[in-house]
Amino acid sequence: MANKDNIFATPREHVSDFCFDDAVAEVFPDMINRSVPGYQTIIDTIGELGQAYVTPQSNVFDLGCSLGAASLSVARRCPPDQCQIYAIDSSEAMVKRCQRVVDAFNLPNQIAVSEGYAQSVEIQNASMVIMNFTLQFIAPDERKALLKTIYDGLNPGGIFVLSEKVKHEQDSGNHLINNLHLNFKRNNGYSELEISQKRAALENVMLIDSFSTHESRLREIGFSDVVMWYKCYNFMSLVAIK
Ligand code: GEK
Repeated sequence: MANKDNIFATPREHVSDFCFDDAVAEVFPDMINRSVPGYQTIIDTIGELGQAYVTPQSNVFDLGCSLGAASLSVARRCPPDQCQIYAIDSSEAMVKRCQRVVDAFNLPNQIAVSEGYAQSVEIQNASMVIMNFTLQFIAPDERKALLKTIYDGLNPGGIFVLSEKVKHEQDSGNHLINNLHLNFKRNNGYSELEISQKRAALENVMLIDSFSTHESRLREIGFSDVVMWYKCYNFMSLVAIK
């Protein structure tokens, strides 16, 4: 069973910025499943998209892979030896654990795990690039250049899967979806203290855009279509097709 996330359960005098350290990596599966509605559906669908769009002898990049859930889903769903998967994360704690997870399975497609920043990855011969809840942690002024690198490294017909927490453009609707998400966390056993301390920790670290900002930026870069295939409360996942 996954270790339980109680990182923010005790009162803190000062809540410092959230970081993906050992403590977070240790409880990550529990944290993400109790915080992101539909996380497992998104992971399963990423595998299904891989099966449909990954082409023979191409590369797949999973930027901000954490423990490798999206990479594993693609590796398992694609025909054997179809692709080379690169799983990259900037957190040493995540990468160490991700490597252990990958080593534990005899996978039909290879996953190369490495520590690094998404912004520095050389993307080439890619039929699929995944950013599953990672772009929101990257500085807003670095996002467009990174997305352009992804676009340039994708083969024609290749896909970019982007999952993000999003804000609604109008305050009334934003309030509504935030409250639904708050209740989702309460229903998953998080206390008011845990919710408010985590919110404070993420305030300067996770900067979210609206869906229309994501869509127009991706279209400006050159993607021929942008499809939001999943939305629940303030979480969405889209596919941008080159
Ligand atoms: C999943 N995708 O389970 N470059 C690379 N990694 C980064 C960067 C960066 N610049 N900034 C943050 N990260 C995963 C879940 S979690 C989402 C992704 C969440 C990494 C960071 O270390 C963390 O592992 C991941 O992005 C975000 O499908 O916790 O909400």
